[in-house]
Amino acid sequence: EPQDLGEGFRIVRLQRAFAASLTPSGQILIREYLSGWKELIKFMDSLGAAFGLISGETRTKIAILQENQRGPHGAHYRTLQSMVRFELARGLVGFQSLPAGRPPSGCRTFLRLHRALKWLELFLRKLGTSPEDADPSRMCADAYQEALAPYHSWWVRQAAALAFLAMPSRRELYHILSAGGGEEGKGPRRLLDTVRSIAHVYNATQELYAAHGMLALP
Ligand code: 1PW
Repeated sequence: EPQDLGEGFRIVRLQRAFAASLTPSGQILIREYLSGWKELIKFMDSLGAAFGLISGETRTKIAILQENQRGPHGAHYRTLQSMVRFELARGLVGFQSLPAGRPPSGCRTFLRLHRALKWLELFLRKLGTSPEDADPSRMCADAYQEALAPYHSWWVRQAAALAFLAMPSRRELYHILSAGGGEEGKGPRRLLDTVRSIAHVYNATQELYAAHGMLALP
């Protein structure tokens, strides 16, 4: 949203975007989902330069989906359900490796964000439920091991490990997570609300992808 440009990260915006991305009837709205990711990029950018690779890669994935939304078939890229239906019907999903030169499908691109969202869910849950003296860098690495490392190459895993070492202190993290005024002291509760919103949209996506055998798109 234009009015969000230049503003710092606010967890309440992250929570609202992911909450809004899942409709009462279970539709997943791609625009709202991506606006949650854009807010998350602001968070990553505030973690320092070491997270540049991670946020850059995320930007690339968002851009691919937005190009689809702005393209000639944009109407099909409004919800996850309609995107899946459209790409399945047109043979665009890419269940096997796509021929060189063919653009990555919306389904395989979204799947990358979907897997990464699990990382965020686990990390924020750990952050919101762990004891005072727990090390965020360790929690971030543990969440990564659990949710994302199995899908990444050795090189990407090394780069990710380096970024986690540069993770700010718990105090600083809570400061970032409670930015925006009126949030001080509400940190853990807001965190866990956010975790809940993320988990809902994650689970709905997971079900849809599982139903279509799309959890392992190359
Ligand atoms: C502080 C917590 C932040 C959690 C946000 C999670 C963002 C995850 C992005 C990880 C990116 C690592 C570097 C790139 C890896 C790509 O190879 C990989 N992309 C993702 C998003 O996992 C797979 O995409 P590809 O190579 O199959 O196009």
